[in-house]
Amino acid sequence: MFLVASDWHLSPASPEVHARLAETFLARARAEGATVVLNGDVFEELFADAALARAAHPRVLAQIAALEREGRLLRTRGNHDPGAGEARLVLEVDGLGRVLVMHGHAADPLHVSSVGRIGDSISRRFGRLDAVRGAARLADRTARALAGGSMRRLFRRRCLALVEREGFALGVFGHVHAAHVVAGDRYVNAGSLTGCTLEYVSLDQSGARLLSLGTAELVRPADRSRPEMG
Ligand SMILES: [Mn+2]
Repeated sequence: MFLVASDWHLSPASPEVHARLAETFLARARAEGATVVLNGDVFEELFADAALARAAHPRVLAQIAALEREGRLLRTRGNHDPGAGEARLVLEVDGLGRVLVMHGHAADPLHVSSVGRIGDSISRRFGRLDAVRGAARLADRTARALAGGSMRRLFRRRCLALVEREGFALGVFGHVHAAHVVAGDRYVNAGSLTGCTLEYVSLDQSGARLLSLGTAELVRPADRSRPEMG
């Protein structure tokens, strides 16, 4: 079984609950023997310092390292973590077929437009200046809010065209933070980590399923560090 997740955007500014959801998701995947695909924008390296973003989340890093050691971690890169991994992966899923997994920002009509590049280019040039980074973040959010649903529909169409052109059974994408699993639709989106929910997609012989992890399923920090009391 493959579990695909993306768009956690973990940074020093992330709420504590996001780190705990990410850690719990990875620990559970390990316990279940699943292979995890982290499909981009896992750590926020565009609007935050990359090293600091990772250093702020040692428990998440430990789970990622453990999955890597066990040979059950695959990664792609997103537009916010361009060094994270491959541009795209092809999974052979028993009973389902060839599945394309990519973050998808190359298909983003905003990302490739001039308005979408405002945030990226400002941040890349002046990324270490907090004030400019704040402006870049605002530009990014504003562009997305303006585009809204029409941007997501165009993103889906472009991704779907790629999936069909190259003959994949399915394509699993991220980037737009809008989970999408619909029977018969070869475009799948694994959603994001937002609010109190971590969304992800499982892939096995029965197809793609949209799943989520919520705060009710978290192990309390006290339970995690305390030895068994019998
Ligand atoms: Mn993205």
